[in-house]
Amino acid sequence: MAETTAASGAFIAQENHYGAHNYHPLDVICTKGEGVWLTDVDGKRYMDFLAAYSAVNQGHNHPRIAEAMIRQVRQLALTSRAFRNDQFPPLLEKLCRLTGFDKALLMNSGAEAVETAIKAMRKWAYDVKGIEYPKAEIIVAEGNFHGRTTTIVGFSTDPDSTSRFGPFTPGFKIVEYGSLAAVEAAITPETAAIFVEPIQGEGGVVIPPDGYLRGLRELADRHHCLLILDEIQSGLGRTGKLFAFEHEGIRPDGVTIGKALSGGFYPVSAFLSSNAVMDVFTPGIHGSTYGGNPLACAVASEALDVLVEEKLVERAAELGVHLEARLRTMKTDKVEEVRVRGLWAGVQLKVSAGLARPYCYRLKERGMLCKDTHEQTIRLAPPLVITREEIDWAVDQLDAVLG
Ligand code: IF1
Repeated sequence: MAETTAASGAFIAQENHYGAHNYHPLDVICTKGEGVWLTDVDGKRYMDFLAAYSAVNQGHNHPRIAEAMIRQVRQLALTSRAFRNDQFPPLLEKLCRLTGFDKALLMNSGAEAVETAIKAMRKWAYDVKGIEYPKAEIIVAEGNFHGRTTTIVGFSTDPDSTSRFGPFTPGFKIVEYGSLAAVEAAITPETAAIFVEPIQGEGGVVIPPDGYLRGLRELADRHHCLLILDEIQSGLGRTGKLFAFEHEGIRPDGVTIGKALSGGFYPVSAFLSSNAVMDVFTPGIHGSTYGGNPLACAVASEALDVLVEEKLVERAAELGVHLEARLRTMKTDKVEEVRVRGLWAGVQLKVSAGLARPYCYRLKERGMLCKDTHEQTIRLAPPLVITREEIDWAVDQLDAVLG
């Protein structure tokens, strides 16, 4: 299916020979990025409609973030948390003021932020709610994606994630996503928390029914358990709000963020929460060599400033309306459903249209990169710096390959 050139073919052969085969990427070898654009080793330019799974909301290689990173790397990169550094405290304050949470705990990958949240939920259950140790349960959703660690894949329902990696960590109850009745039926006196994505990304940009998050908030309050949301992909502007939970006017007790927190430059993630939850952490019980390092903090600080000063959240809201309108008026008859929130869309194909992947290959030939998910969904998530005209061009390409 993929036509490869001599230059790209050599890299692909090398990767296949020496690398673990844990991915099946599109055969494009990127060598440069700028804004919404990626350039491959043959000099061909592509519009990026994946944005590294929303890590580059600020656009590839944003010059301000690059400068901040270079400045800091010349100054100080890592102390570990055994000593303090002058970049960490200001980032904590910036994060808390911007998001409205009381406290932040910095980690690196998204999965680590999720692991941190899981520890916080459980310890809160024992220390604050008074659940008998070790009986705390966390309610999670079918179709979830929270990362790749062994504990996290243990409560995934995707056979690819779970296959033969057991035995898994107990203490999770999996319920249907979008159903408040299912959550209510799963709650017991041992429930520590409800933990879900406000919109499921890997699930195919699955938007739950209106009132779902509000209902979860009410259930959590009524049963004295926590509501913790994974906004690693949905947060920091993607849906046209800073957080996807704002669409329902609620506040969770805690949230995980990552990806765009660094604008794609460096793995930086965080668990943000109320004091009541974060105060379960005491010295020595959790940490990370790189978590909160000065380089990460300088990068994240600038990435947040870019998000705010370039009004990328507002931009995602405005342009999302345009993207949705354009997607809904495509001439193709191959589309079953279009789901859009801000600059995040799942274009679900009809069964008769076949798999989404061949369409992604055709889009690549036309200079547009995107990624299929769940076999029949084309997921669209461009950098938030995209222009209206670029969106128009992209939808034209989509309409052409689906025509
Ligand atoms: C891969 C998916 C996206 C996430 C949420 C935690 C994490 C992720 C809501 C973990 C990560 C990834 C990882 C990436 C593919 C990607 C993905 F298709 F698998 F689901 F974005 F849609 N919570 N999402 O979406 O963060 O540890 O990776 O930093 O290749 O696994 P991480």
